[in-house]
Amino acid sequence: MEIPHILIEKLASAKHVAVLTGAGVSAESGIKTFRDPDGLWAQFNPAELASMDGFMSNPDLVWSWYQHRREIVAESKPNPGHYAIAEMQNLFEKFTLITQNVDRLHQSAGSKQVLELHGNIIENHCVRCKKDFVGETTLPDGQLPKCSYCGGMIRPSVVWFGEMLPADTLLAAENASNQCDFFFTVGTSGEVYPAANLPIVAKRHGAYVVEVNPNRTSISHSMDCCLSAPSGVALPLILNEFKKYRNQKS
Ligand code: BV8
Ligand code: ZN
Repeated sequence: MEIPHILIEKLASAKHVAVLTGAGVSAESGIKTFRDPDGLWAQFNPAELASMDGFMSNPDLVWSWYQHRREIVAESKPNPGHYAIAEMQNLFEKFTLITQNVDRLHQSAGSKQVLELHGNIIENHCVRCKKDFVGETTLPDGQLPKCSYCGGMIRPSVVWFGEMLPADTLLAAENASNQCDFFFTVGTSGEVYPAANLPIVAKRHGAYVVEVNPNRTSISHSMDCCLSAPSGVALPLILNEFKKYRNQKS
């Protein structure tokens, strides 16, 4: 696939690069996306599973859905797309990685200061006293663990529909989108707010916005460049072209 020269020139002159990722960046690691035809939601209704109401009305179903996803994440490895993003973080004056993903594959690939808008699937906390529980919840599948302090139900530390995103994380993501001069949106359908606003905010503030996604999305029409390719292919290519361009210039 061909990387447009203008994209590399814009990247080479960028002072602050921001990247927003969604489930698509982990697809090549074997983790299903949410809204692709064979995705996680295919057999479930998100409101049923990824919401407090859903959890309170069917805690065992929601808990075992997250346990099932945790097992898949535990066996997954970062793919070349994650590694390319991790390598980018030291190539620019300022670099911000914002993710909607809860699988922590960016961190496993070496990315630092990852802004996790939707929490993470590794940690849990008590619904009642908010005590954190990490790793103490490997109970036989289907059994909902209870808090050893107050007896409350333990839930995954992800952000569910209808829940506020962590305020300081969202603020940092919005600031980066306002201030960056180059914005990648990678592997997201752009369906979930307020994350879906970020590429639009970047565009509105004059950033050069690139979408990496094999499919068109609801925000493709407003991008400066759409690379219709898997992120595990496109991102390493962009990185190589960028390094070649920079070596020629130096
Ligand atoms: C909130 C839980 C305040 C964790 C998830 C306007 C403003 C504010 C809020 C709203 C609003 N309108 C509606 C809302 C409410 C709601 C919302 O956005 N609803 C949508 C459905 C309309 N937002 C919220 O509730 C948020 N909270 O705003 O609080 C508030 C409170 C009350 C009332 C109003 C406001 C909370 C949102 C977080 C929800 N939690 N999950 C978990 O279980 O994981 S959302 C879920 O979707 C995941 O977190 C996921 O990260 C997220 C986004 O999905 P994507 O990552 O984009 O994945 P998807 O499958 O959709 O797309 C994958 C893409 O990858 C595809 O395009 C595909 O083509 C591409 N792809 C495939 N393979 C590859 C690839 N790309 C590259 N390479 C490949 N190889
Ligand atoms: Zn408790």
